[in-house]
Parts: sequence; C-alpha cells; structure tokens
Amino acid sequence: MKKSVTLTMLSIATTLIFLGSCKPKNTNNAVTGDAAAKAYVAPGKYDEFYNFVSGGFSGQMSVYGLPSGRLFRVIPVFSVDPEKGWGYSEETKPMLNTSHGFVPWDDLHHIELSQTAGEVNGKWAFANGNNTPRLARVDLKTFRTAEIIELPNSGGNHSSPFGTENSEYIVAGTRFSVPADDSNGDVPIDSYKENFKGHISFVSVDKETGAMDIAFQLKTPGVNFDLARSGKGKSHGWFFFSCYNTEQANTLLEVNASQKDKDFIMAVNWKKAEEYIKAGKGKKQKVRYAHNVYNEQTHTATSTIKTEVTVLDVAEFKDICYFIPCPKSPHGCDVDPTGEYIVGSGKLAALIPVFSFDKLQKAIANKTFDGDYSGIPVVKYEAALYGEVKKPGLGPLHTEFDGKGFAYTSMFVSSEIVKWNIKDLAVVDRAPTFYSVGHLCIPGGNTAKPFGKYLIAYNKITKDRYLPTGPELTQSAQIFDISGDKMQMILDFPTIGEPHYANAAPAELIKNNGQLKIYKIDENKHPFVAKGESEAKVTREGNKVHVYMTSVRSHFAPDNIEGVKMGDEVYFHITNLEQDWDVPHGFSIKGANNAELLIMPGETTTLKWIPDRVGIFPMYCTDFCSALHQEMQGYVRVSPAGSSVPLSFHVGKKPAATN
Ligand code: RUQ
Ligand code: CUA
Repeated sequence: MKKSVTLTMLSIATTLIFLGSCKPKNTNNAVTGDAAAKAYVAPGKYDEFYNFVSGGFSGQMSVYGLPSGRLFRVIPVFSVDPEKGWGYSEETKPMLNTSHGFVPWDDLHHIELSQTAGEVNGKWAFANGNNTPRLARVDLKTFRTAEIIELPNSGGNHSSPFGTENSEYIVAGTRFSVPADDSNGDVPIDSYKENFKGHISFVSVDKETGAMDIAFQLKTPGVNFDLARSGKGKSHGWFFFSCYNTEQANTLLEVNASQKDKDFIMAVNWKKAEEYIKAGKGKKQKVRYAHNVYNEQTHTATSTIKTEVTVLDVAEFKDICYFIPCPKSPHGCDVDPTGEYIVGSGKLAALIPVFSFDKLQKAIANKTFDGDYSGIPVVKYEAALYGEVKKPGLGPLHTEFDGKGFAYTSMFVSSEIVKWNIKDLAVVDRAPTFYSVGHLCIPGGNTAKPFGKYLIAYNKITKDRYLPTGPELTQSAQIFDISGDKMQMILDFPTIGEPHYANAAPAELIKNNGQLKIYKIDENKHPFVAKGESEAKVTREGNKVHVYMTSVRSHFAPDNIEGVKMGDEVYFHITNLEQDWDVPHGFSIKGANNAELLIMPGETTTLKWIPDRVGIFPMYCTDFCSALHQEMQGYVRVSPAGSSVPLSFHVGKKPAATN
C-alpha cells in the first residue's frame, strides 16, 4: 500500500516537472539583423495577410495584420461586447441563446477558414466554443458572427472547428465524454466506463450561404477528443482525431489519464459514415439544442431550439472508425499538405510519430490489428507508422507545414519551434520562443496550399517580455520569417485573451471578397425601420413604447421625447440613415442596464430601456461621427406612472405630434 502511494506521488511529481515549462537559455539572442525591417509595414501601407486569432477565454476572435502584428478588429463571437452592443442589442441577444438559456461567454480555442479544393477561399471563419459546446461561423464580408449552433450530446467542444477540404463538414468532437442527452444522466461519476460516451458532430456547411446544420453525430467510446484534422488529396474522405484519457479516468486526470504509453488517433472514414446516413442507418435521437442565425435583411437574429439529431454508433459499423496507437496523451493531430502524413503530437512523448495514410489503408485492408478498444479495431502501431522524429524537444503540441517539404512543431515544455523534414524526419532547425508556445500558424499551413513565408507562435507565458501589468501579463504572439533555411524571429506582439490557434489568409483574398460597406437603406427589412426622418415616430402599445428613431450627422430624430412613464418598457429602434462607408453612429441613454448600440450605415438596431426613476434622461451618440458629434444628443422625460403627460416627440422646430 505504502509503496503504491509513494509511486503515485513520484509519478505526480514527474508529471508536474515535465509539464512545467522551462525558459530557454540565450533569451537575448533572438532578434537579429534586418528583423525589424521584415515586420515593418509603413504607415498607410497594407499588410500581406489577415490573421484570425482565437481569443481563448475572452470568447472572441481578433484580427491582426501580418507581418505588422497590428490589431484591426475584435469580432465578438461567444461573449457579449458592450463596445459593439453584441449581446446587448435586442437583435443580437438571440445569438447567445442556448438550451441552457442566454450564455454570454465562452472559451474560443480554434479558428478554421473555409476552403475550396483544399485552399482557403476567404468566405467564412469558423470558431469553437469550448464550454457550452457551440460552433460559430463568422462572415468575412461583414466581420460579424452570422451563425452559432449548439452541439448536443457534448461536453466541451475542443476538437473543433476543423473542416474538410471543401468545407463539406466542420467537425466538433467532445472533449469531455458524458452520458448521452437522452439517457439518465443521474449516474455515479465513477460509472464513467459504462455510462459516459463520446460524440463527434459533423456539421454541414452550405457552399453558397454558409448555413450550418448538424448532418449527423458519431457515438464513440468514452475518451477525451482533443484536436482533429481532415484528410486532403488522397486522404479526402477521412478525418483524424487525437484522443487522450483512453484510460477512461474520471478523477485526477493528470495522473490517471497519463498511465498508458500510447493513446490513440482515431481515423474516421466519414464518406462511409455519410453512406450509412444516406441509407437511413442512423438513429434519430431526441435532444435539445439552439441554432441561432443572423438575418442580414431584417438585421435580426433568431434562435430556434431543435429537437432531433441523427446518431451512428461506430461500434455497430465495423468500417467507419479505427484507432491508431499514438504515444502519449496526444494533443495536436495534423495532416501534411499532400494528405499522406499524419503527425501525432504526444504531450508526454519523447518523439513525434508520423503515420502514413497509404500504410494505414493497407493495414486496414489486411486487418493488421492489435485487437480492439471498446469494439473498435486498433491498427498495429508499426503497420500505420511512416517513422518517428527522434529527440524533437519536450512537450510537442502542434504542427503546421510550409508547403516546401517541412513541418514545424511547437514544443511547449522546451519552449521552441522545431523544423523538420517530412521525408527523412530529420530535425533541421530550432528556434526558441518566449515562452511555452502552444499553437503555431503558417498562413494556409493547415491546407493543401501553405504560404510558407511567416510562422506565428502563440505563447502561453511572457514573463519578462513586456512592461509589467500587475499580476497578469499579456499573452503574446511571435512572428518568424521562415522563407529561408533558418527561422528568424522578427516581431513580438501582444494579443487579447489567450491566443490558441489561428488561421491566416492573403489580404487580397479577403479584401476583394465583396466586403460589405453599407447596408442599403432601401433593402432594410427590419420591422421597426424608419427609412427617413419623416418616418420617425414614437408609439405606445400598453406599457411598451417603441421609438422609431433615425440618426444622421449630427442629430437624432426625434431628439426630445415626453410621455414615457414609470412601468414602461422603452425600445429605441435606431436606423442609421447614412449611406457612406465607415460612418456608424452610436446610441446610449443614462442608466440603461445595457450597453451602447453601434449602428452601421443603413442598419437598424434596438436598445431596450426600463426607466427606473422619474426625471430627465440624456441620450447621445457614442461614436465620434462628425465635427458636431458632441451636439448629437437629446432628452427623454420620464413621468410617474399614471401621469397625464401625453406621448410626444420632436426634433428641431417641428411641432410636437402626439400619438
Ligand atoms: S489547444 S495549445 Cu485548446 Cu488547441 Cu493546443
Ligand atoms: Cu453620431 Cu456621433
């Protein structure tokens, strides 16, 4: 007994030492020669790439320029953003609805840009919500979140949003296995092995509109799915998922899920799964999940609760899923641009296994199996292995490719990027990062066509890199020039939240994809639009007061409103009449338990306000829109309940009309 306790303690200690990070030596030799010039984008000049970076626990996506590292925009996705009224305006609140109600935050880890024929196409950016499992689609014409779909049967959507080479599907693999939504969840946690299941959602994406739908789910043994990549080229039709906790532990995972020498990469033949679904082999399951869609005509989101999903139990279909042993607690699972090589990054492994798609196919055909795991065949390690990268460094996490025959793997523990040759698996270069690098991004580095010029490391720790800012220091990214044989660090830049993964696309592709500059006022189908000042009005229905308000440089119409009473609910529906690019107006009113609105040209947006006291309430435009922005203001008079002050409104000398 005593011995086993000591052993456990020892193994905890080793694990902790191993997982801690060390600071590389030579911290001052990182930036050399012409580095600054390579990251310099002169004022007024454009960057070469857009970099879409996850905000981690901020729940948002940020957009930077490469190689300058300049921050262009924070796109609110899963978290409310008072700056843009996201989740505060009546129109956007439904976007954050879930089967649990309004969930105003999530943990956004990964970004996937939509693809055509294995290449980034500049249409959409997908993002995962890791907490209340969700998948989001951002429209790159508007840089706004256009759709969010919740994922049933899931707990923590980490293995997501990775997509196929034509974005036929974006996958969402559960990190936490949990009892299925339609089973009795009131079970002992210790019954993990019997009752907990994994689910992977295949979410289809409409080629034209981007509309998402859960096409089907695969029910799998209860393990933790971590990352994933689709096959491409020759391996199109397959998907690969890294799995840890194949020990099926439900407590103290840092020890109990680190027992086995090898966990798995799960290879999924999704084309086969698709055939079974088409043949009606899936089981319909009762579930509840929210599907939220933003409509650009009505400028309004709707949230629908859906109640059914189609599930295939992979144990019942012998040719959908195969496990490939992978040392040890694999995190990243990455596929090279040709689709032949599958790289597993075991956090606790001292080497990097590279699997061959051709060998895997042969092993499956010849049934070169090592038994099964919960009814799923386990392919013999050597039978699928192309080779191992020896002594790469400590704590391999993620790999990206440059399209020139090289792979780059992040080493969390030894804080470095290791460049290696995909063919002979020889390490050819190492560059220190500062510190504890997580994901890497090479523009297009996850696709069939990488733009192998820059590599960005997203680091977990910065320590002495920036001026201190209290107990928490900024997270950071570091850009390397990888156009030569040796990697050269050219820039550090701080990031919002915690950057996990990122994708990048050529600036030309996004810039020329038909960027939306204004919403056309004639096409505005918002039910409370006022298409000109003559349509501005205030109406009352019971205790609901609707203000049809317009904004134009530099006044609101109406800007004086009387006859609002205690007990009323006031809805300010503000239409921005401007039809010029980049002329938003803002709106705010004193005491609103809410945020500002930021209304784009031609758009209508609504702020709900429940007055809490009698008096005069100033309102004003929050966005500096013109020389007379500071004059863009008005008043609302609130009278006691039951008061006889009539509802009236005006702007300028127009007589007060009543309604
Ligand atoms: S993770 S730092 Cu959430 Cu993608 Cu590897
Ligand atoms: Cu409108 Cu300031």
